[in-house]
Amino acid sequence: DSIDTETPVYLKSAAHGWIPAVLLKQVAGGKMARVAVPKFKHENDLLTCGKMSKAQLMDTIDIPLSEYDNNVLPVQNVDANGNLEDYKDMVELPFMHEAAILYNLKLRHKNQKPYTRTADIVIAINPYHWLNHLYTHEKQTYYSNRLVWDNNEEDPRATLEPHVYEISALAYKGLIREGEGKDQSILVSGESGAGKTETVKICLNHIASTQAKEDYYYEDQIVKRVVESNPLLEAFGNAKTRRNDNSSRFGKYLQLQFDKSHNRTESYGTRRGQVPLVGSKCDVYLLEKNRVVQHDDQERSFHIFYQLLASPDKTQYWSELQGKTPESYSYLGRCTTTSIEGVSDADHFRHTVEALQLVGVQGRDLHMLMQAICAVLQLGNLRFGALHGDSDKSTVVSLEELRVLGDLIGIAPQNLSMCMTERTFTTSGETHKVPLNPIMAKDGCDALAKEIYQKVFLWVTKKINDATSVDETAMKLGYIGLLDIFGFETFEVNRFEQLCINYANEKLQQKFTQDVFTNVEKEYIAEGIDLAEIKYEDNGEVLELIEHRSGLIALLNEECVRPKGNDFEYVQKALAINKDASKLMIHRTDRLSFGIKHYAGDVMYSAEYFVTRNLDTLPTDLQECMEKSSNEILSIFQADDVHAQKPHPHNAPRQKSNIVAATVWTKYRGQLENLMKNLRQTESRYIRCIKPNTEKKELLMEHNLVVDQLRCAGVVAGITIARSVFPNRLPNSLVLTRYSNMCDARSSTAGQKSAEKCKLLLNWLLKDMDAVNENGDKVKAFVVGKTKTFFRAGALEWLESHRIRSVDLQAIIIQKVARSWL
Ligand code: AOV
Ligand code: MG
Repeated sequence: DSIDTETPVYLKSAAHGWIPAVLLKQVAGGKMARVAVPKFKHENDLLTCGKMSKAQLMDTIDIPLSEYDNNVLPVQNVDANGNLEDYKDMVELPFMHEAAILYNLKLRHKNQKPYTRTADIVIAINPYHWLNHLYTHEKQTYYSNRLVWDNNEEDPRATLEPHVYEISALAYKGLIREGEGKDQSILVSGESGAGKTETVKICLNHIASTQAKEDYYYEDQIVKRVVESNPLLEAFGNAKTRRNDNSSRFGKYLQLQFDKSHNRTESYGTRRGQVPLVGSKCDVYLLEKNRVVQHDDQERSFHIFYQLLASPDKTQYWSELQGKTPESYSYLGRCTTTSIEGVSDADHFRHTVEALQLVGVQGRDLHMLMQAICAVLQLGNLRFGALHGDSDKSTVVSLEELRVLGDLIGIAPQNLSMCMTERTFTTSGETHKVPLNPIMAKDGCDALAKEIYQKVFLWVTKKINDATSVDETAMKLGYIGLLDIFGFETFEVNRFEQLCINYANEKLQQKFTQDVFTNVEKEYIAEGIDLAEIKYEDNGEVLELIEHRSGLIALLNEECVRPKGNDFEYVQKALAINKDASKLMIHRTDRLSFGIKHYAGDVMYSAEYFVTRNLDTLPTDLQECMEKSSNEILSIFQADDVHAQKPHPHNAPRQKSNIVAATVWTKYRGQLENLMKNLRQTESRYIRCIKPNTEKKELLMEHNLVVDQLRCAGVVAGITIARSVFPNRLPNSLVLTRYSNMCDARSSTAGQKSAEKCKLLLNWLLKDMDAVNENGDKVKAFVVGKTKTFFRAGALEWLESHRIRSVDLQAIIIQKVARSWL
């Protein structure tokens, strides 16, 4: 009932120009080709949907083979033998649109080539299957040798298969470049499960391998600590979600530190110019702490809980763990999913403990850490009921659980119970105690559990940083930063967290667009081409809407300060004040919603809980109670900054400016600004990870899913900027080999430079293709640069279709396709 659109083509239509269609089969004894035309006209919808139902089909048309060439263009490219051809670098695609990008990626994905380049960006399709041959020590060395150490080639990438190793190698090379070495960053993005975290690890291992004193770099304790800190952070910050069994629930910027004052000499057994990796420091963003108290069915809480409970010697940390399983704890056991296929939590726990030891967490510290984790679990088992039948007041009804918790954290049960069931208020110098009802008491208890877990996570991060980072003032440091941050998100219901995440993505997208533009600029200058024409649109308006003086952040902060601030008022004000912002959308019926036209698509946000989530304050009673804990992780309410030495002054009076300074958004925005400032000082490289399907299967590619991600990653937009004036480019040498035999005027070019030859050849071939620009001036269809030729829209397409025609390829293709349909 549906047809496969495996062979998409363009069909020439008198009314609409080239329209998308699908080549079906040969008919009439091979004299005709049957092409299916869809009802809708948007090429990308058809060409990327993968399947088309009969209902979507408008008609089928039979075209005589003799007229085929003039009327049908392939979407994919074919080589001289009629085989589908893939492009390592998509800038060279002769037909430039989403469908061409998609089919190119698809073809490579099918052939187990997960990496594809578009100019300087590497696109990585998650293979969902470990391709061992891609990550061998030989491969690592080969990419380093070609890209870092061999200075003879202009750009070795022309003859290298795309790989993320080229990104890591070039970053390293950029760092050590003599005289002008600059800090570097590798920005990895993509949606959940796309492979960001794995990609960062692959790059990190590659960079670590440049430290090779032959094979035993891993013996080097510093390098080992840096590499091992990754899985350690994963134990505390990752969890199984529906989309990814090992999903990072936080953003991470890992900065590798290199000692630039110390160029290891060759006699040291290493290369000249090599700079040693001496440490790393890690910034973390927005841990999804809500997961501690709540997670969806088929998902889990953070790995560490299950690891600890699966350990055979767990009772050494807390005797009460005897016989306990995830089911014993309401935070973990409520759902059916407690284990992950193919993963042994007990093995992982051993690994986690080893890694903790490596960063100096052992003995008393290790006990303290594990007990803080137990405290979180135990908090979930506290139950509250009405006090003496009064439902406005509450009491802890699970007294045994309370006693055990008190024991664990060293606070008397009565004190614990008091601070959980009452709240202290101070008005005009007098303090009052107000009882909490059971629901409020439980909420407070959950908030405490989340807060403690966040402390645990930041404590571990700080320990890692203390153990791995070196003092910036002690030596001249160079950095390579690796960014693994949540990609753009849009769900059925989008909340405060999604807004934070998407805001970060807008920031990064702005940088991406600017970088693409700058690179194009550089390329044009290097090729000796005039720049005047490049125009591009960036996402400044969206950022403005979010961050300007009366933008969405400022207004939410204001609402949080107002005594009776609430979500509804916030939305009304935000909509009224920003009503003229073109990127803001108003929900027709739901007055608690508003929408933003993000670069990656429109998103509706539900502002329910915005005020609470943004304030995110732990009641003072609970805070003060925890300060008395015998467990230091609980008692020291340290600053969120994981590099800070001093504890945060938490007792500051609640003034307006203090509240604003302490909101989630203010802190997060500060972190992001820091990150951006930091990134601006580096030379950035981009890896865009793509998830090919939602089933975590190898070799399967779902078209729409991939196209959506290409749009979100700005890949298409990026290429569009890069190609806005000259959509296509080819190396001059390739122009000559491909198109020389379409022209008779060859003999006179002998002995000339290839740029000159190209000019002559194309002047002749494209003589009728010159266009007229906005100002009515006649412009040439191509410009020949020093090493590359740049083509205006349509010029390369024209050349390609005539080249294909001239070697009579179409007949071969049709036969091939027809055969596969039999
Ligand atoms: P993510 O970091 O992008 O998601 P991961 O890096 O955790 O995604 O990758 C998800 C899973 O895909 C991994 O656990 C592997 O099974 C597989 N995978 C990823 N990259 C490769 C590769 N190069 N080769 C083989 N398998 C791979 V999230 O953290 O959820 O946004 O929040
Ligand atoms: Mg991840």
